[in-house]
Amino acid sequence: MSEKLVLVTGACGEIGQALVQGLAQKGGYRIVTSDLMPPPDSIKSLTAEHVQGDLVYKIKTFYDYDFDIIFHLAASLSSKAEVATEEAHRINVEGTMGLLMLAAYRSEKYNKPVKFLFPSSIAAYGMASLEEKIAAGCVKEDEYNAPHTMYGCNKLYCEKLGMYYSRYFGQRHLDDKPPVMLDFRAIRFPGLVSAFTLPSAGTSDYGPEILHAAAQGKPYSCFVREDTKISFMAMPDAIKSLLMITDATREKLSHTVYNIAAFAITAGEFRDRAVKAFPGAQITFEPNSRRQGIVDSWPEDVNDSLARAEWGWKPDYDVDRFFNDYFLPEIRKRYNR
Ligand code: AKB
Repeated sequence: MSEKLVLVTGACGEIGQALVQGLAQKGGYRIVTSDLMPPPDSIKSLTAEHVQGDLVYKIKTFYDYDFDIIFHLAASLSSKAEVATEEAHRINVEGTMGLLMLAAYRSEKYNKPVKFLFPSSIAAYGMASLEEKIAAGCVKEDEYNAPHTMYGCNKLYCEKLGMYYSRYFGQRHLDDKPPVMLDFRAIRFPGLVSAFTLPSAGTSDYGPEILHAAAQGKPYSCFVREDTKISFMAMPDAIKSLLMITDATREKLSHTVYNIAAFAITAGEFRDRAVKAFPGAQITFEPNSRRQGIVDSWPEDVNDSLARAEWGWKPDYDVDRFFNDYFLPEIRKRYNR
């Protein structure tokens, strides 16, 4: 069987590196990557070609490629996007729009739907107050879609753009012979934690930062309150979800956007587990009001029953398995602790 041609944008980021490794391990793909940065050693030998530079200006070069699947991961994350809003809009919205147009064009011209995988985020939600967040508990995809951040607005809007280009673009969907449209699928990711990489510029970063600092014996001052609770997930589960939704047959999917969940814990619980694993770890709490406000607007947890019912989603790592079977063994090897 011939290999599928895949594009991974933002390939040098946390999800990007793990996804390229996951695709290479699965096999059957020729992987083209793109990023502002050159490919790190972790993925260098796995990529057939790397296009380096600003994605918004590079999209035109991709019109020559016959991509079967596009994983569009390049983005400016929530904390950075809040201080550089126009730049975030350019990267997050213009970048996505350009790639969607490319996928829509190729799908119609070559009569073959290009699969377009989009990592959305719990940032697409917006809870009006802490009281509302606590009362809401576990939220469904179509609830509280009122993001407070530039990044969240960008993600929610790009979900809608994806739906538009895959269903209504050109308003020919009711024609006798409607054109072949692109096949858009989005997952709303919680905060992700990898044992191999550290995030930067996001707001859920305090979770992984607490753990990596404790494992290295470095003091860490957490930028949110101890009682701050949102949903988190092990990186291998995030990659598993992307590969699963990519492989799901179109008929199984009644929606374009799906929540996925694994475990929802507080910053205090991250600290407690870090201290238990690495006695003497120095974790303090000095909330930053802006970043605290962002996380307070995100739900405590998300309801992923749609993903479970329609494409068989189930995480491998609950909170105990995350620490005991994934994070701690890997991090002890990495930092020799
Ligand atoms: C961020 O904090 O910006 C991301 C996210 C939750 O989408 N990790």
